[in-house]
Amino acid sequence: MSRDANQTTDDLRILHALERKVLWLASWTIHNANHIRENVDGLKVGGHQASSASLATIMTALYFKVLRPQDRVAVKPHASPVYHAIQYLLGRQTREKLADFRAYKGAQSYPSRTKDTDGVDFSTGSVGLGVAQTLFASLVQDYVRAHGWGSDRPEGRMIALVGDAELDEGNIFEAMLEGWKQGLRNCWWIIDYNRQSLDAVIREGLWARYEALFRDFGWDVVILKHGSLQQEAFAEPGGDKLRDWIDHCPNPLYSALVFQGGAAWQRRLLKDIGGEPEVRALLDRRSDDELAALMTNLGGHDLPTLLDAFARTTHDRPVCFICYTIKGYGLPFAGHKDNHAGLMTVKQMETFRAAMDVREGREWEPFEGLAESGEALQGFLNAAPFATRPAQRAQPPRIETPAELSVPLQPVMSTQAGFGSILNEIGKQQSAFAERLVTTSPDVTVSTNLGSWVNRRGLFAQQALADTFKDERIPSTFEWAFSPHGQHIELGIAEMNLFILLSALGLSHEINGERLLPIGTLYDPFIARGLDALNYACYQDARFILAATPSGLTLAPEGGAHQSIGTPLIGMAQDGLAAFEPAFVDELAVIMAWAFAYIQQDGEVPPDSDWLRDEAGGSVYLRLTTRPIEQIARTMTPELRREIIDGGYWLRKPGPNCQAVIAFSGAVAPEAVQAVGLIAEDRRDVGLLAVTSADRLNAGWTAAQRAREAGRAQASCHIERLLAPVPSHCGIVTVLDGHPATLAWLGSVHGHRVRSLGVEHFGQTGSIPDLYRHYGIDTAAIIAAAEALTPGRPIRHLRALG
Ligand SMILES: Cc1ncc(C[n+]2csc(CCOP(=O)(O)OP(=O)(O)O)c2C)c(N)n1
Ligand SMILES: [Mg+2]
Repeated sequence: MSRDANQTTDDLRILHALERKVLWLASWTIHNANHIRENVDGLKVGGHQASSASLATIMTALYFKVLRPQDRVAVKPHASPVYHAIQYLLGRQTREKLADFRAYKGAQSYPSRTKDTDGVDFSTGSVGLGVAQTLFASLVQDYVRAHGWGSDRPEGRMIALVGDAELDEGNIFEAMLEGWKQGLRNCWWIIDYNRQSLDAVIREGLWARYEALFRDFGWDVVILKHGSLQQEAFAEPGGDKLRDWIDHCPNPLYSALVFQGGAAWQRRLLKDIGGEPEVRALLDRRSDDELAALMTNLGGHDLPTLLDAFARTTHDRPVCFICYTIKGYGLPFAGHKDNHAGLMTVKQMETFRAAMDVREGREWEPFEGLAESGEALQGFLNAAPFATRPAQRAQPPRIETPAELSVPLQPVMSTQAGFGSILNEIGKQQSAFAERLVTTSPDVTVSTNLGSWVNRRGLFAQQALADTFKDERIPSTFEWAFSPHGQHIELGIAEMNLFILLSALGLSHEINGERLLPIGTLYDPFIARGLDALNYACYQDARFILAATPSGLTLAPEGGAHQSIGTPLIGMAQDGLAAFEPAFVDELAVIMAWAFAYIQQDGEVPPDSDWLRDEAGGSVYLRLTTRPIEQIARTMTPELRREIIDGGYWLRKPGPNCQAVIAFSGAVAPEAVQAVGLIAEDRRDVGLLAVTSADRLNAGWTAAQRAREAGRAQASCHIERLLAPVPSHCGIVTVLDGHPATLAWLGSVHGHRVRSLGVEHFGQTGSIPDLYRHYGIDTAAIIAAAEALTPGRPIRHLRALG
């Protein structure tokens, strides 16, 4: 044998041993969490031993041999124990965290970038999202390199380990179409084709649909159906009949036979094809156990087949590997259709332990029960290409951002126009800040006012593409030319794609070691369309700015169906996302300047922090509108700037005998201002509170209360300080073009009575005044609410307005 062949045989022997160990450790981790920890703290969890086992071979091949340090992987959620076991063997996961799997601060049930400590590249959990994340991560890698950054580092492959039922998620196909448009490269999707979902065995012949689909989108498809044992058996006399039988066996029957084992295989194969003497002889040459090993030797459980397929893929085109596997491979419930949450019983685990040669008390020993020497195994692990990846993620320096953003103010303008104008001004600059900014939009670039920015900075594409209208000298407001230097990524209309792309752009500093400042735009109501992906991006701690515009009823003339009501509440509730709804453009400029710094923060939050965790940073959501309103001519003081960021300020300070306060957010500013003017004629010392961020006001209040409860008596927050001078008999009317609950809590801060105005129903078309009247957020409604809430004579202007 040549030296290379010897080496391959040695490697294979060791990899087989590691595959066995990975299967043991993953199964033991889950068993330990259920049967051992359970007695301690009642932590009863799902099994998922079967789902993990399905990927044990593929992940062994990848992590110990195939992956290079620059490759990044999204691991199917239920393969988490396999992932952690592998990192444990590589010395990147602790035994304590494995023993605490799924427990407080232990290894996470689904791989988590933020909560796990063993280098998870992409979180997974909500199926389909991690898969698409790898595609967009690959596009972002290309974006970064096309802009001349990071070219000293080798290109990585973005790899997803995908459950076959996961492929039912539509967002995966939306992503594939976008990938085709954008010239996707360096992306591998490895499908764990175990033909089982959570509930049952999946539909027959899906692989053929996948194959056609992937090829249509420009992917290579590699099907790994039969392992090397099967290939050898097919070469024996009668082997072709066996292959034919396997190829035509329905999925449920195959699964059932896998579960039943060797004797059942013998019976069934003898009955179906044993009449042929050659087949009979082929079967007779094998014991029941050997036959079971042969029949479960599918491509996805066969190291030589996997290694060969991965090694052959040296090009950079996207590849889909369809790997036939068995859910629960190597475990007693392999193939059973109900095995999804299956968990080995204590007795089954004892049998499994004996089969794995693991002695009691030595369950966590890395090399226990393996025939290879510890030295050889450790040497192999140390030499794995992946093992040279630094344990720490890249932390590129922050990009310096301006303390103030200039914006030419018009006397009357909308926050959306202001947003476009601010970006246009940035677009004129030659600075690292302007260069690192990247915008993206799902076919609403022009209608969300990114047009002038795009005119200045161009659209991004790997290959330059001129603007035909310009070349033909047809006048047009917008230049639509693509180049590798462009700074806007135009997406098709798929909001899921927008959020997953933002997730990828917003992790570039850690994935590519190159920081980007991403801004995405969409119509506010369509946040709901991509909400799970937005949540996913935040969960991964991706950093971006989201400009959602138009919003609320202000979109009404275009169609009642487009009105957003609940988004302010989403903004408050979404972890990792600071939500703002400015009314005036100078406020927006302040918020955006702050946001560019905030999305780069990653500091520790001091333990005694009673405020907003600003040190830790996060993403930012701007709820904007197309409604032009009168701007305020004023000087932006440092104090006002601070208050705008903290969430609110007095536009008109309440006097000492204040009877009514109007608190408003966003587009309803003109109604609130007018109402206060009119109410002031019949009520004393009326106050007008501009709320720029209900989210941050509320978060500060919650934090302050918690801090006081923890004994820090001096803790206070912005809204407490703002409302402190308001007499207790005073009523507060809150109003916004969104759900009234957004501001309804203001009364609880100091116990004021509150009437919350907002929008609870939607669907009416009309002008903004029509709709504000219809839904009760116009001036008259504000005055009526103030009148009902406060003692005194009727407010005279109420009738005049009607
Ligand atoms: C968006 C979403 N819906 C539902 C679930 C619940 N769920 C978890 S795994 C699973 C089935 C996965 O099947 P498959 O992808 O084939 O993986 P396998 O269990 O076969 O390994 C489901 C429905 C989820 N995690 N995410
Ligand atoms: Mg499956």
